[in-house]
Amino acid sequence: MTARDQLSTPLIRLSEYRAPAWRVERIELEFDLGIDATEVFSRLHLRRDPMQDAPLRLDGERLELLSVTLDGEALDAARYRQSNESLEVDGARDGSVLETRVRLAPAANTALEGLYLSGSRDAGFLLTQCEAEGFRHITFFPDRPDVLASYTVTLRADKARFPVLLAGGNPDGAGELGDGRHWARFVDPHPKPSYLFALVAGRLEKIERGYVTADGRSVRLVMWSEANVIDRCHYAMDALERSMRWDEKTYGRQYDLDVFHVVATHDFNMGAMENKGLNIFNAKYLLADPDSTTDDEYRAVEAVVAHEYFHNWSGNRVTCRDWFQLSLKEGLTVFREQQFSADMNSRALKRIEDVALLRRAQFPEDAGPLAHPVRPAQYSEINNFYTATVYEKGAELVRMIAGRLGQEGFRRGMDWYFARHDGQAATIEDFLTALGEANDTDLSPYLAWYVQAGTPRLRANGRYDAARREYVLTLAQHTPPTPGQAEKQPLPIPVKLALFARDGRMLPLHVDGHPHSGDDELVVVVDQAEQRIVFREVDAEPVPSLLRGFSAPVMLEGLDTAADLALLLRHDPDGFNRWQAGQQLAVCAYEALRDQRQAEAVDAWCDALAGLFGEEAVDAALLAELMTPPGEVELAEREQAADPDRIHAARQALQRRLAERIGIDALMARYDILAGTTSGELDAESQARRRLKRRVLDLLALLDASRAQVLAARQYETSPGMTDRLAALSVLVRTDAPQAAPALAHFRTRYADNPLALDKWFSVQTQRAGEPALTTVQALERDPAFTLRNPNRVNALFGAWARNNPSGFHRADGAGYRLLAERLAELDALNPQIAARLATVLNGWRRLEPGRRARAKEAVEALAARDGLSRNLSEIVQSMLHD
Ligand code: B3K
Ligand code: ZN
Repeated sequence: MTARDQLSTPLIRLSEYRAPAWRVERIELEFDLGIDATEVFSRLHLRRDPMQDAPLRLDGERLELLSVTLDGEALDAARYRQSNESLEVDGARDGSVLETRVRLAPAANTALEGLYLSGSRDAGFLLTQCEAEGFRHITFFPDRPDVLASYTVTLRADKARFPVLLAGGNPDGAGELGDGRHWARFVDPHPKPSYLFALVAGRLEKIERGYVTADGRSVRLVMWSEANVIDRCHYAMDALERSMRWDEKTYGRQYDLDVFHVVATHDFNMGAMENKGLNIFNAKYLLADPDSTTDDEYRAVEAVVAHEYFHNWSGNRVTCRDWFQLSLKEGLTVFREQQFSADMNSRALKRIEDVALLRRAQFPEDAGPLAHPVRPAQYSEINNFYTATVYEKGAELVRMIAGRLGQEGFRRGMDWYFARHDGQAATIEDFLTALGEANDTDLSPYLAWYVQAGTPRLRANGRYDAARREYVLTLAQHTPPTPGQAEKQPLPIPVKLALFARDGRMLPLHVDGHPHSGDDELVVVVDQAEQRIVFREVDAEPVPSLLRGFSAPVMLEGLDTAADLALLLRHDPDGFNRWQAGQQLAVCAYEALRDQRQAEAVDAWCDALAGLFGEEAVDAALLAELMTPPGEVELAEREQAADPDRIHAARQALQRRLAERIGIDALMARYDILAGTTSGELDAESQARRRLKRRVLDLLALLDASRAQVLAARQYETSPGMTDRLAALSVLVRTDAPQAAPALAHFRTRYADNPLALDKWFSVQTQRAGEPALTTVQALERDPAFTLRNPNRVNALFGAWARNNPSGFHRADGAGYRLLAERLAELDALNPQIAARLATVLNGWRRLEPGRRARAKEAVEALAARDGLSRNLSEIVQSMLHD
């Protein structure tokens, strides 16, 4: 199979959804596995919808068809029609049995969709990836999520080359075939959609653990990887066990098969995949050891393991009716994973990370040409809709609903949702209805959040009336137009708020008619274009704190006087709200520096942080986050003619001001203390110290680069773990230190056999600011370890450069855009999903300053004009050019 996709590209519309005319009750699959050729025999037990008379039409792309048999009779070519995308068979009826045999070429599959080879021909293994529409690359089938079938899967292969044979479901026999081949069978008792099918075959090692569910089922948990990394699966195994216990305790959800397999691969298009009973993971999110894994990566492993496990209920037991409903499983599962991670780690930090991600990844999506609702109304290529909007904004919507129902109410609603839709393919309406019914509440107003794209702006205004002892807060909402949606409706926006006195105390809130009047924190739902809230018995002008906990995914405007924000940054008892006030204040300060204005905000931000820096009691990890201004991508979002060089310079200047305000002696002293006590341990305290140490070293580098370089070089050499080592390397690279080259050479040699560590070696070098980044990227492309065939490597080089280093990528001469466009075209011929996702880095081209805007547009247009682009990439580039 070649990746180049010449298929027609019709738009699929939600409004045109029809229930399937043909269903498959049961499927028996037999695989004769080989690297160059695999034969797939399938037997479908068909059911026909008596209300529809459509002919039997099965999805199947680029399959070499060997035979077709209907109800025992071999069909000649006149009885069926095969196109590029389907097979139509005459004469089928309700209860018919259709058998097909096809041949696949796994080793030639570079798109990593369907059945493919991971690793080398000699040592690699075979695996599948089906979501969203990969099953049609394996066999003919109604490849849509509302066709739920029971699977019996038999695998046959050469025993020496493929000693391990796995498929989803429970094992149901295995044996020898006599000719050096062997077989294994798996039966999945839970009907499932085809996107959850999976198999794995090859030489793999395992670690194993027994688990007994709360209702007493004994389960084998087995993690598989290539032999040389099997020792790095233990952390993920622990995380899996924690996830399973947590889902039992928090949602009453238990595992439902006798075995749960998890397999690691280095060749994967995304993070991981929740195939029923056989999760497959990008090694990046499964393997971990102190020597090569950073603290952030450890947390990511825990989160992704949990996410995929949680899908067993939110996704697998209750799946999606159609792909428009993707957020039904993804938004919900991200939310569940966020709750889990918050319970396992620091709640405030988790929320900070989630909101930072939303602002960095989802807000730009909502503000650009690729903006789409959490439930899109149409698509050409569904793989392009696994987006931050569907995932992260989707999770925020679930969070709002959960907040609306309260902890008990949400649990009651979820219990009812799972009970009512178990074994079904459901919709977002089903979700809202079930949660609402269980709570005698009408949640239908929240549907508007799912169908309307764009980030609402919430403008706040406050007026204090001393004579009446009243504080009047006006909240007005407005959502800017997005492509195809000019008119926007007001949405129900829950605003969690508090009022502070000037001395930093929280005030009791007296609001007429509010059920919680008198508390010091209230939620007000703004569902009109404009609303007024009157607080009574307020003795002096208060400082409002709005959108606490980030109670809705909106942009807050107004009420941002420096003194007020500084007060919240110093005094808010909630770490997240403190961070949020600090971010707002940092933006004001940054804008002042950028525009070369003198502003109170710069001093206010620096003073407040210098104060916190001196306080022992502040948590080190939170302090590190408080001292980090919004990133360059987020700052660029606020501009209509962004100049990434100018943004970089102003952000650096702001951080330098902070470093100066704290002072080199205080920074040095703190660094020494942190360096003296940091161990390689993974506990929260040690992680927090490393986080702060990294921040302090960065600030030191802004004050005295050569001194910081000496510290970084020593830190690089002496670090017990990857977090400190990589932080040190990053400082050396970004400050163009003389010590950078030897450290990089050392790293390259040390981790020559560890692809995940080597990815970091690529990424860290892409982070040089400004023009030199391009030359570095070009040199790295020539490194023998670079390949366009491995998604992690592509993301480590091009993704890190284009996404995380705006000043390095957006060169004024447009050379960055041209290089990227060139590589996108090459990549598209190999792996359209990865090419399309990488192309979205150009999403914001319209909001660049005019020179860069013109260069970026030329590059996108040149790319769009190429022949034979995949459906994936052409949908992205066409949308980006569309006015
Ligand atoms: N459901 C998969 C993502 C599949 C992406 C297909 N292009 C992983 C996850 O969200 O858990
Ligand atoms: Zn998911």
